[in-house]
Amino acid sequence: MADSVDKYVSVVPEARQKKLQKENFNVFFHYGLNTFTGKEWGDGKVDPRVFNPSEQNTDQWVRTAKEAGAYGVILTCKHHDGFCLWPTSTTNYNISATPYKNGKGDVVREVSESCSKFGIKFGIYLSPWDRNHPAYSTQEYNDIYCTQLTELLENYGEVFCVWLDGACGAYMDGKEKQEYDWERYFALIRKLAPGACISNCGPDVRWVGNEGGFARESEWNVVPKFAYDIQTIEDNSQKADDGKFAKKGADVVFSDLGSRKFLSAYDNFIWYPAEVDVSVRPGWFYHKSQDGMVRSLESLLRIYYTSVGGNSLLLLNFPPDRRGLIHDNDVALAKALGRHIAESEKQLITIKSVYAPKAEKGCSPENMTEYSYDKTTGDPLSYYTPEEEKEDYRIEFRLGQKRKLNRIRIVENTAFSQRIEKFALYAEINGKSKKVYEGNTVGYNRICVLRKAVVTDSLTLIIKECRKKPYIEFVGIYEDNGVVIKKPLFSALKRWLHEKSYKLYIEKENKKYCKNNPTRVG
Ligand code: FUL
Repeated sequence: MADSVDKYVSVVPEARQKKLQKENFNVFFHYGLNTFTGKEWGDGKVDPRVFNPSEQNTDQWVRTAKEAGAYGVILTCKHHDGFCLWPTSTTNYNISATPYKNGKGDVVREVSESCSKFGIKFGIYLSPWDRNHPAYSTQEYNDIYCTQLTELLENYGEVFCVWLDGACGAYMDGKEKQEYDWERYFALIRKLAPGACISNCGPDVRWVGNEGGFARESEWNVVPKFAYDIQTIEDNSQKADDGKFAKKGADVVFSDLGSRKFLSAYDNFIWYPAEVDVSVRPGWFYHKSQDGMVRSLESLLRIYYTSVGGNSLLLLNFPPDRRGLIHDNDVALAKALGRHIAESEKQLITIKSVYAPKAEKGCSPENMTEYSYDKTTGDPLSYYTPEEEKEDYRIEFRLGQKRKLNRIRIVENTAFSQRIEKFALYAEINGKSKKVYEGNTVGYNRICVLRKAVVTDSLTLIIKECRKKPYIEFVGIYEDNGVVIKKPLFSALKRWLHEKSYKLYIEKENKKYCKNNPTRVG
């Protein structure tokens, strides 16, 4: 057992992952021919001349993302219909064939330039499945796809993320599914954009497994290597445009991917943080009929606190409309979210003193009260770790006066992996210690939202189970901001049945995977 724990804690993030974990909330823009046809999945046969936004202003999109509090944006440079938003050399089915700017437009350029203007990161989505390109289903398509990646990665400045979608319905066009040369794509991305994370069908960011905005309650970063089996990801991705996919719950994949018990069945592990990708509307693309269906702030906050606040990344979709603008309703939601995040951040309570087990030299408990890290690497400037390994760890934070609080943020220093496995928070109320929160994982960001705000001058964190000793970068205690997170209800039986059958499938896949183990690039 000790050996296995050594193995788990030896798994740590790559530099590019560490950076993304700090900048864990980004915005998706789904835009293209579908915006003008009202479709979610275009068939690749639509006349590109339908693309004719009257007032396109990518500054407005990027400003909206920034106002929402996001660190970056990802644009659907090419969705499944194969239509390219930039003047590519690989197909005529691109922006040059549209009336937009008399065929001289380049939406990728516009978005990337707006990103530089607003000081926000730029990322690309390039659908591997292509319903228009005649070479799809042949070996030649891998060359085409690599040329498209090259054009995007060489001509539009720095890219922080390349989002590779596993969705495919090639059968709908009577075509064989393409044999994608994933390893070649990854190697090319590493060469041209070494700092970019490859998400979804890729080695850096794990798709959470649903598009409904559900993160697991206990999200782990150290997971068995099979979780990065492209086949598994593709098999779980969308295969039909029937509108049901986005409603699926968190039972698409295991609810536990990284507890000690779960890991014990495997030998190879990777650092693979989850990302929740979800839209603010029912669709990924803009539909006028959904103008009244934009999520409420309450629904968005549930997603925010359980993803960003639950050791996951959040990729939130705001689809531009036919004018080429983000609709007022969506902008209002983005602003409300951004305001909420900024105001909540300001509610940090000053901690007067910290009592913790004797610290390792240079890693004092006070280090936990300040959240300071290097903006380019994501590395913390200081952290706390006890001198010795113990059964459990009791860390008390005294506030000096009574405060009404409802959130406690805990950040582990992931340079030492993800270690905390079980913890609880206790508040001193009327002379008695009361348990106010219990959880398993912390990782790079856990925002513990209490069921009910408490008034206290002392809060204690007890780490009950840990892989060796903890390394804590930050603990922040925040004044009550009135947020209450209602847990979505899932049918326990449905999940149990699903997991049972899925487990059998994974075991089969895992055996195959071990046989021809694809190497991790980078
Ligand atoms: C899915 C796609 O099929 C959707 O259209 C959307 O792009 C979403 C982010 O991924 O699998």
